[in-house]
Amino acid sequence: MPAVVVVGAQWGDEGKGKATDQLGSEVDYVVKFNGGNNAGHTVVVGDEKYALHLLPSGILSPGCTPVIGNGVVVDLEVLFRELDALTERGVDVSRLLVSANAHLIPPYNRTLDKVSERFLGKRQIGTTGRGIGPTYADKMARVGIRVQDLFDEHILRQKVEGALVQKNQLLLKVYNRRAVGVDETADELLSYAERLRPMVADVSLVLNEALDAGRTVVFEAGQATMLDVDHGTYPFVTSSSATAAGACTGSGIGPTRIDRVVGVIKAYTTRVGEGPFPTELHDEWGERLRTVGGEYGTTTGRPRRCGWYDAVVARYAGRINALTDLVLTKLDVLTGIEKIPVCVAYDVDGRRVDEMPVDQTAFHHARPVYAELDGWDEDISGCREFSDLPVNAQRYVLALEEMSGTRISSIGVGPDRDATIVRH
Ligand code: 2SA
Ligand code: GDP
Ligand code: MG
Repeated sequence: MPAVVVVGAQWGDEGKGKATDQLGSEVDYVVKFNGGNNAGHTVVVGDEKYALHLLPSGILSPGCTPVIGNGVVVDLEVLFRELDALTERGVDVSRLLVSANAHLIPPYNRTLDKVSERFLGKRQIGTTGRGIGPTYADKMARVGIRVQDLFDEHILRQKVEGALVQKNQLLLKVYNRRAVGVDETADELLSYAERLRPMVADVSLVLNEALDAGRTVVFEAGQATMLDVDHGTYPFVTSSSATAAGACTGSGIGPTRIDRVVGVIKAYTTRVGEGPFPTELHDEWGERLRTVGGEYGTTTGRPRRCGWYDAVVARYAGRINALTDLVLTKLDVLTGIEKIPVCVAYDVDGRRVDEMPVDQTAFHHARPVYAELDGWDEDISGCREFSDLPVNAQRYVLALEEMSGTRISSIGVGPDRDATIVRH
């Protein structure tokens, strides 16, 4: 299984970190291909809990090379803080590779992310405030700063100066902030250059050669299908390609190299930030899922919005990513609920809709059509075989599989590495 893509099938925080970690010790490379330190991936190893942001989960597996692809936006201060924190905990971070083409998040983009959200008021996106959106906007507007620019001081200063012509107008005239100096920005970025230099690589070449040599490469998406800039609930999305296709553009491999696309999906649904969410619960059931599931942002600590499983979203994720299988997570969180509603279709202004509406207004108006499945009371966190699960939990999984249209290959019953049922 040489090239595997792991993507979120909902609005993020499905447990991609654990799912990637679980692919195991045979993985040679784990590649982050989109997003930046807006991500938060939790991996629990024994008594140790790691929250990774900018670093791929592979950093925790000895023998695996973690890779930051060209599609990622890199905040250097965060990168080195995260590396230092892991080193202090005894993790060997020396194998990390960073694409020379990845874009950097300059400090002014953190400021712009936060102030622009404030200015949007009621129309705000609910971003993580990490400078992600402004940095991808710079990339597309061709005023971005890339990793390789750090190694030519003259070019770097020119590029920062060019970017600041626009940024300072915005900061001063629109947002009433102080202008940013070319030297302060360039000097800060340059201060990381020598430490970064040994990690910089031609990631496309490294990965293609690794695949040619039969190595196993896992491409780990940040965020999720419904937050993808093209296929998500625009404008309430992140600014990168969080779907399987992003693995190609974000790392420099071609689509025919990919063998497997794993969609990670929770047994219910959560979302952080603003935007439509048909199965959202505003009552005590939502509160229950949040409390039992520990649904708080791994990066910002924000409470996540919670709701029932949405098979329309699952089918859409199956189509957009051409999923080969689903990893179902957090089944244990549903233990003790007598009847579990799952959304099988939407009612849009009196009309039944079975597929994701292409029209955003229709999606905003979508009301879930629920089927109710019988729940179970038994503690399932110790189950390791499908047949160990109570019969109603087995039926719940099989019903989700049927209505989602993709085989469920594994089931999470707890946060630990081994709290998983693999279906053969
Ligand atoms: P941004 O900062 O520009 O990417 O925000 C745009 C939207 O994308 C959402 N987003 C996320 N959704 C779920 N999880 C994310 N990572 C963290 C986590 C989030 C946290 O693992 O919990 O800690 O709050 C993530 N990152 C971005 C964001 O909520 C906006 O809706
Ligand atoms: P990611 O962004 O998709 O990697 O997910 P996060 O790490 O942000 O959030 C997922 C949370 O669920 C983390 O706290 C995980 O430790 C936890 N988790 C993952 N799988 C399971 C599971 O099967 N059961 C339970 N109870 N928790 C899980
Ligand atoms: Mg997360």
